[in-house]
Amino acid sequence: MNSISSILLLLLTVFFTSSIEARVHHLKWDVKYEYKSPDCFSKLSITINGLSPGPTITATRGDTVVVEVFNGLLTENTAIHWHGIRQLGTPWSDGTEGVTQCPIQPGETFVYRFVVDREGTYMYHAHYGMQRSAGLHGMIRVLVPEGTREPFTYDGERTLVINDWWHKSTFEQATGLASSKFTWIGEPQSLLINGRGRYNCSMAGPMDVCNTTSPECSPASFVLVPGKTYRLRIASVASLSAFNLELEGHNLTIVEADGHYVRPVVVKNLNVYSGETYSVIIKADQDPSRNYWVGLNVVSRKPGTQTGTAILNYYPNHPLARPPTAPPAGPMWNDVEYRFNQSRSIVSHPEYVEPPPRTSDRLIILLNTQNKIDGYTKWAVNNVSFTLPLTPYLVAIKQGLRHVFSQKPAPETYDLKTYDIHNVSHNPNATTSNSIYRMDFGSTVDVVLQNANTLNPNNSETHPWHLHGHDFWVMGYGMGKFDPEVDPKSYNLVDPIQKNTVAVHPYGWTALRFVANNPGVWAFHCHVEAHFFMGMGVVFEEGVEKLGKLPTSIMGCGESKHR
Ligand SMILES: *[C@@H]1O[C@H](CO)[C@@H](O)[C@H](O)[C@H]1NC(C)=O
Ligand SMILES: *[C@@H]1O[C@H](CO)[C@@H](O)[C@H](O)[C@H]1NC(C)=O
Ligand SMILES: *[C@@H]1O[C@H](CO)[C@@H](O)[C@H](O)[C@H]1NC(C)=O
Ligand SMILES: *[C@@H]1O[C@H](CO)[C@@H](O)[C@H](O)[C@H]1NC(C)=O
Ligand SMILES: *[C@@H]1O[C@H](CO)[C@@H](O)[C@H](O)[C@H]1NC(C)=O
Ligand SMILES: *[C@@H]1O[C@H](CO)[C@@H](O)[C@H](O)[C@H]1NC(C)=O
Ligand SMILES: *[C@@H]1O[C@H](CO)[C@@H](O)[C@H](O)[C@H]1NC(C)=O
Ligand SMILES: *[C@@H]1O[C@H](CO)[C@@H](O)[C@H](O)[C@H]1NC(C)=O
Ligand SMILES: [Cu+2]
Repeated sequence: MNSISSILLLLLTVFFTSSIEARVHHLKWDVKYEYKSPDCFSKLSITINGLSPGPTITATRGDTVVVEVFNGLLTENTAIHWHGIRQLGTPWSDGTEGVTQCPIQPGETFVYRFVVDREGTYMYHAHYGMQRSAGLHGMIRVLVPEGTREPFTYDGERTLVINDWWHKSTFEQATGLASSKFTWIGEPQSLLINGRGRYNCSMAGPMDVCNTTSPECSPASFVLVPGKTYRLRIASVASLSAFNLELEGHNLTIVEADGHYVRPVVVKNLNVYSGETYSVIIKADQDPSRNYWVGLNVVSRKPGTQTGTAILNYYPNHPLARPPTAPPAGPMWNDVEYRFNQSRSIVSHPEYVEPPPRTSDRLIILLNTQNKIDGYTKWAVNNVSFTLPLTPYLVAIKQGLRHVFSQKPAPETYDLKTYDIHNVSHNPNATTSNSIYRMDFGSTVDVVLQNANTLNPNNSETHPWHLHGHDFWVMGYGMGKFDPEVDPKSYNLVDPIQKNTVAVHPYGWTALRFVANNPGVWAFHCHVEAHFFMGMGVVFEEGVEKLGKLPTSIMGCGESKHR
């Protein structure tokens, strides 16, 4: 290339990267099974272009992302959900099999196209069966346009995708959960940070391949330059576990949650529930002559898994030099109050408050229970265990196919007066249904998630609920039974954080508010993969009549016709 054309190219590059015009990112993904040893134990994992976690998507606010997904799984369908992206105007790209699209069959290619309309940290993952926990997941970073101020500054950025990992296939897991002789998936074999963890190979069976010197399971290492400040973007794609993340000797300042700026909170360690994302700021201000641990611990369930570790490396120490200390053990796993308090401390950054509507048009109370149906163990919401229809709701509603799912309205509440949330239910029998909640377009909806005892005495679990297509305001958290006469009086109407995923703590309640103004059909479900698989979810519909013609690519299954 001569010098004139290189100058031209340079000018063009400068022009395009500095112009505020939105860009289109074209990605081509090949999804397939491969043997991987993320924790030294060799196992089939789902990869994207050879990677698990898949490639990080980086785009700038306002850009369009186009992902061409080729399903190379040979014997399995798939679908990919863009978690936290609201899909304004593109509800058919939400990637929720059975809700917004038919599954992508083996050998088929499906094209997702959507705008990343707001900056922040998000994730993507499979939304078909239990494939997320087989490794089909990754991070999405949406940057602010150049020159845009954020309410914090930093010198560098690092990403952490955190996950729990099983050696059994998701087929074995799903079959155990769906059998009348119920088999629980159990605690994970290891915890992974950026797809790297460690299993104790001396516990592996004689037929297993487990190699502690495999380079695939050398720990993740985060290189820090002494004196500098870093933004860590954190996404939990966990299948089951609630996590606590601690960086030995370093406080974390929480500055972003699910794509919204947080009034900065300094914590020693951060609780992260499956489906949540955070940004925290850390300062590399400790003794630079050594490295430090990143410790990932299970909370809320009695841990049965070794602490997941990575290394915080102070340049120029060796990136893998082992810290001289023991990895952080985190807070007590059953200290519910600690986690409850931290949840409550997260509110909107004062300069970025978008106040919620002061009142709502509808209150839906969703009681979360573990149940029995014909001898099978399920999770249910107001006594209804959710099942997906064969025809995706979006197509069914748009095409007026009323017979393909239950038209009976899903229940608005439970028996508030008599149901004892603190004890095992006297009658755990529930029913299955694919009924949904239909919202008036533009209305304000309050949803209260009410937790309860499971089928085991003295046990209530943490459920991280994720809403597709919207952010909701977190109006309040409480312990015990929500009282609709009293508790709304203590809602935060001033500066509630907006999120897409929120925890309901053991025996507690969490109140949300959102505006039903995004035409489409949207899943709202527990992000614990096994819980959603066992029926812990609901579906909201609003404004489908406002949508134009649906793309035929989402059709072809059940009674959805290519027309
Ligand atoms: C690995 O497992 C073996 C056998 O159970 C045990 O003796 C050993 O202490 C374990 N090692 C670690 C590092 O936990
Ligand atoms: C373990 O992995 C290392 C590094 O890849 C390799 O050199 C070694 O042969 C492997 N050991 C076994 C038993 O496969
Ligand atoms: C972390 O924060 C606590 C409480 O604010 C403070 O006492 C401690 O000195 C801080 N530690 C570091 C390493 O900054
Ligand atoms: C939680 O917050 C309450 C009220 O501020 C406080 O009294 C309590 O000590 C905190 N508990 C824990 C475990 O942090
Ligand atoms: C629950 O349903 C089972 C049948 O699946 C039935 O045998 C049992 O009596 C029911 N329990 C109650 C309390 O109604
Ligand atoms: C649970 O039930 C037992 C007996 O049925 C009762 O004694 C106890 O008070 C109940 N617990 C709560 C918290 O209501
Ligand atoms: C669920 O339905 C059963 C009757 O089938 C009833 O006894 C029970 O109280 C209901 N539970 C809830 C939470 O409404
Ligand atoms: C219930 O479990 C909690 C810990 O989760 C424990 O502190 C408490 O003692 C238990 N209560 C009973 C009655 O077993
Ligand atoms: Cu759950």
